[in-house]
Amino acid sequence: MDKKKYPKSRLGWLWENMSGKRILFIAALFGTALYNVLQLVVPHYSRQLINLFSEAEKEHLPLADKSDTIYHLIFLMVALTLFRVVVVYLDCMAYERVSQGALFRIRNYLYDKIQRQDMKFYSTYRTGDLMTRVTGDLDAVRHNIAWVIRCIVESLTLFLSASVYFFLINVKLALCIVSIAPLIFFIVFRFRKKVGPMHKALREKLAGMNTDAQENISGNRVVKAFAREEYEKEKFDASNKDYRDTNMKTQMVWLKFFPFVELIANALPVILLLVGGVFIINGEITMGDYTAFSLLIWAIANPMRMMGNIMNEFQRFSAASDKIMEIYYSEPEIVNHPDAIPHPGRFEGKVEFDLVSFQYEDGKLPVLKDISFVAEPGETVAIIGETGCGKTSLIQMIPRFYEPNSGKVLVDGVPVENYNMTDLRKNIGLATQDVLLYSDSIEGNISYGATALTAEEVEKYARYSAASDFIHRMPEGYDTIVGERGVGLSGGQKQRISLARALAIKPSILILDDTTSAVDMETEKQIQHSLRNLDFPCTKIIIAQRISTTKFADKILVLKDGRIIESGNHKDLVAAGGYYSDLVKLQLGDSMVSAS
Ligand code: DUT
Ligand code: MG
Repeated sequence: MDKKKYPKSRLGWLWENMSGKRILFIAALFGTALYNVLQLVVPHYSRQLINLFSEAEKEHLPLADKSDTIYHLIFLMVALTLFRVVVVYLDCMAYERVSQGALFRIRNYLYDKIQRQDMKFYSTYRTGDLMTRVTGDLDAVRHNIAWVIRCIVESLTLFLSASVYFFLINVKLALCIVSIAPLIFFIVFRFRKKVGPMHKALREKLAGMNTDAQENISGNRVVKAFAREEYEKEKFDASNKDYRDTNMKTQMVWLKFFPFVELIANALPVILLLVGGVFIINGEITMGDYTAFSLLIWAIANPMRMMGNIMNEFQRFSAASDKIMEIYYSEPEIVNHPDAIPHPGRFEGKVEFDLVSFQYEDGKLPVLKDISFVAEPGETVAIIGETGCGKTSLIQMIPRFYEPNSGKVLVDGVPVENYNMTDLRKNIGLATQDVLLYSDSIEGNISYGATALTAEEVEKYARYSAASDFIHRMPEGYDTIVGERGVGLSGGQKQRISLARALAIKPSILILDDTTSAVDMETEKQIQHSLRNLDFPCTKIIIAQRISTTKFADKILVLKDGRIIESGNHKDLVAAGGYYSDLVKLQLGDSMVSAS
């Protein structure tokens, strides 16, 4: 398995995220050690009591003479046992607090990290996989703090304190019992090597299954349209089955080692019975000593039994934490430059491309080649060109979603990478090609980028985007809740709300990516009219397929295979008789060309 280098080890990373609760965590670890050492109480006092009884019997003394000591011992036994219960209770609470605290911190940090990623991140990671990381994987991390680490301390303390106690009573008998331990370590070490990769595979399969489910649910309309429910069900069944089988296989690994561990753990009482019995007969140990051994033998056997389980859970934690740390320590490539210029106010709105070439990192061919043009403040620049020619890629460089491989994109004469990214983006109103609305009210969606908007302003921008009529016709008007991704609205209605959302921030630069493709001609005309009469200055960059949209632009860029092949206004381009004029003929008919 490839090992990625992170700034911290897994446990170091956990420690970092326990910030503020570290002292509590250390106290909790001490608490665990304490209540496990306190397991010696009952065997120890039982031993003393029995020794007392035997002595009294041997010396033929009445037990009543020793009643004070007996009561004293019993009182101590009860008091310490009660104290132990209190420690266990507080300890559980402490672990819960620490683990929930760390979980909260990591979850927030991850969400923040994911939010700040660039476009490349979102095209690399699938939603289902990311969701697995912030849910199941995080839970494995919490489980590690609240259970696994605690179990390790518990097992170690139990084993060590029982061993030390045994050695204090009788070295030979203690040696007979404890010398078995290395065998267990050997077995568990072998187990770890086998089960580690299984947990990694298990985790991948879970993420795959979640991704399938997520894609299927969000794409359910396509599934229904093609009547592929059966196929999707089978696909999910297959990955579900695969996940179950891998889970079974992982459990089976332990089953292979389990008989050996059980054999050894069960051999302990037998050894005690044999060797201890002989020692009692020889007078090497007292009856009380033997009782203490037999009351405590589980403290040696149980940690051995637990080791497999602990190792299993620790491997699960390792696989999960690797996945989380990958996101935790990932850095977006497009970030603010250290000497980025803050620009809190409005931009003039001049947009300039200077010999920009671009290729997607995973793409085979260059998408844009030597693109140069200028959009002066307040101008409207239309971009037209056949599908896949690079229009969307081009406009994505203005808000720095992607960066050119060569050349420069400038706003107000300054390269975009020199601005503080938030300042730059706050000045750009973007209506993307595939509209994404939030499951919120229409008003909430329109005022997404400008939260302080009044109801009148929301209405105004809806009017600008020719959306107010249909919104008014809805029973709850602006309070109508639209479903996830805008379910419940038509394509054209969604586009108009997304346009209103882009306008609502009063951008210095407005970018519309095919935003009126789904609205009828009449409505489009209205929208264009309002765009020409906005009550704030704004440079508009409009991607369009219709001549009716491009016609009024100050400048039209015709893009073909990533190059600008024609540029100029409508009249010039029609006169030039190139690609654009062919398009005009195609869309408006020959007769209209001269008239337009
Ligand atoms: N491309 C990629 N990776 C992406 C997006 C696009 O390789 O993440 C490729 C596909 C296409 C080229 O880049 O060959 C240009 O894509 P773009 O989306 O810029 O094309 P468009 O002009 O906006 O096409 P459409 O009119 O269909 O929106
Ligand atoms: Mg596009």
